[in-house]
Amino acid sequence: MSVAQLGPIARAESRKQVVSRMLELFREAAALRSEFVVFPELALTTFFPRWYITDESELDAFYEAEMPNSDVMPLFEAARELSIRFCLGYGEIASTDAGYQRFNTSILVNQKGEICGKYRKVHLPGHYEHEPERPFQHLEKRYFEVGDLGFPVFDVGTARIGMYICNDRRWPELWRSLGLQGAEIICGGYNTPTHNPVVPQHDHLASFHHLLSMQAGAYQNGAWAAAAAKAGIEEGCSLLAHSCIVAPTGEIVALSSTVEDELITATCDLDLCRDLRDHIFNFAAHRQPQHYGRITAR
Ligand code: ING
Repeated sequence: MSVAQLGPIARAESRKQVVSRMLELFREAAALRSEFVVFPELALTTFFPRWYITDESELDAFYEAEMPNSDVMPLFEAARELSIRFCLGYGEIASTDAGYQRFNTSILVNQKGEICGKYRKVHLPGHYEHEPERPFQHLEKRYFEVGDLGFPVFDVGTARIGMYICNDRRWPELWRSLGLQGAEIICGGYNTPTHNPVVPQHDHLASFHHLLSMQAGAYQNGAWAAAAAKAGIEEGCSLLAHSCIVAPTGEIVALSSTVEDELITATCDLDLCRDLRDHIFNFAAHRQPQHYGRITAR
């Protein structure tokens, strides 16, 4: 499995330019005979929730109304040519029973270039109203609906894969919901500013909190975990790198070392999951759900 970290994406950068950067990483993964590539959250554009955008058409330009579409089709074709699955994060405009809705979405695409799984981000951080006193906004609560697909796990034949998006990784409920469905790989991407205006005293812990969340989630659910950063100084905002692959034991087996486009790869033996799931985290033998009701109560 490979994680394709992306460096900064400028506001003016076209999807075609971004996709060509992603194809470079895709080909690098194929040369390493990797079978699965994880791309970041909102991988096709700059992280636009950092701005207060009032013009609806300007905002819509950061979303995909169709998936696939002509801009991303080269990725789907490469999946077929190179026989590689991938996970891709993007802003989705969906027509649902409630009309047009915007989601922070991630899809799984198989080696035939078909979409075989979709997840919509449930844990939306930040705020809804414009807060001009902030050095930058974090308007995910304004720009996205709460995901309406739950926490699904997809059987892709060789593996059972669940997805998260960014802030989701900090919530144990997501990990356990996927673990209870037998997820063997839990993957996703993130755009994590290294400065959090409301608790700046935690800024120096940005990487620690990210890795802590990934390692705990992987270990406590006996799953391989992958995290793809959008990294570097993007439109003046410093984004955390440290893309990683974590084994079911919680050990970090691959970690990015730049803040640019970078591929990290690890050989992931899915049988290792059993060492955790049959013993220390044998849910059937050890969990006591009759005591957990408070977790789902409002
Ligand atoms: N980003 C951040 C994340 O959860 C955040 C939000 C920023 C949380 C800084 C904590 C500190 O990684 C997204 N996009 O969820």
